[in-house]
Amino acid sequence: MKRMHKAALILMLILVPAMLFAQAKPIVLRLAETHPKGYPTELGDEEFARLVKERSGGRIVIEVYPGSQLGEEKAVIEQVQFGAIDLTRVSISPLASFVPKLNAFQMPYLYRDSDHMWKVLKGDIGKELLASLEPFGFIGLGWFDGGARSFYNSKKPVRTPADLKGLKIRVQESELMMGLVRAFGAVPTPMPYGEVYSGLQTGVIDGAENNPPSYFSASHYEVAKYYTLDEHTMVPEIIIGSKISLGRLSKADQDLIKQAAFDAIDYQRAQWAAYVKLSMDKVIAAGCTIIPVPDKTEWIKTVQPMYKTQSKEIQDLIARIQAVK
Ligand code: BDP
Repeated sequence: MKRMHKAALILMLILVPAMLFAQAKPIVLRLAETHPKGYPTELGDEEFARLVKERSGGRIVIEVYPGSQLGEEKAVIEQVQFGAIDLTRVSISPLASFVPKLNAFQMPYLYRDSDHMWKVLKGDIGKELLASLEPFGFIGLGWFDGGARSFYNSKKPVRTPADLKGLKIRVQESELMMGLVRAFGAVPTPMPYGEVYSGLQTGVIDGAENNPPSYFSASHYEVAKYYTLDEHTMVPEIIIGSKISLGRLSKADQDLIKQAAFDAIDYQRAQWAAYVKLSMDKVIAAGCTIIPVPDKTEWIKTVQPMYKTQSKEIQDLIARIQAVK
């Protein structure tokens, strides 16, 4: 009897500290981000991580890996699907190769303005879309602002869609974006973001398209001086988690993470607006030729056929997005 007690006591002395230690060890989740530290999406990631840490009392720690340290977007998305990377913030463009209905959200000239886009993303349609990513291996968490994308090139000022004819334009790894560039009579070249600068510099491509923050932050403006503000697409950014790795957490922790991502949106949007302004100021100061496009009628007309070739599922979603007032 006495010996039994002693054995139990020894066991407890070993187990209790081990259990306490296990409890004290935080759950660490890795988040992959293409952009460098300080870029508005990266700041949004940091805010998301801060909220998760605070609300979980330090039990859940999100480590942000900026600057494509964990790979370029397409490869990162694959790894999130396998559970090798826990979280990422990406553009919905490359994600649409995995989840085709996302294309509905990046159709050219779809949103009337940024307010319209945010009503869609934060409302029922946006929430429904986030929830529908699970069968593809992702948990949709929240949206970030990615502004409007426009063309830039190293050759000439592009003032009308016809001026784009024949130019080799880099696009994200996205069928829809390839179709868009073709609709303008240009030649689409899919390429990872990290290769665009040297592509422009060596002349492998003549141009690319992106929002002002990316045009500036990735220094593309140094090697492609003509920036045409045609604003052909507003492509939302998205935060997704791996169904495999987040699936190991309790339902309560998953909900906490979802809520934190959603609650980081407004902070990110404010950072975005400030950085758009800064980027435009910088590229103008650097001597870039900025070509405003106050009348977009011709641009809008050129891409209309793209709306007819979408699947029924996407066309239905587009109609619902357009109906949001
Ligand atoms: C930027 C997006 C980034 C994309 C990049 C691109 O924020 O996620 O990867 O465009 O064009 O605007 O690849």
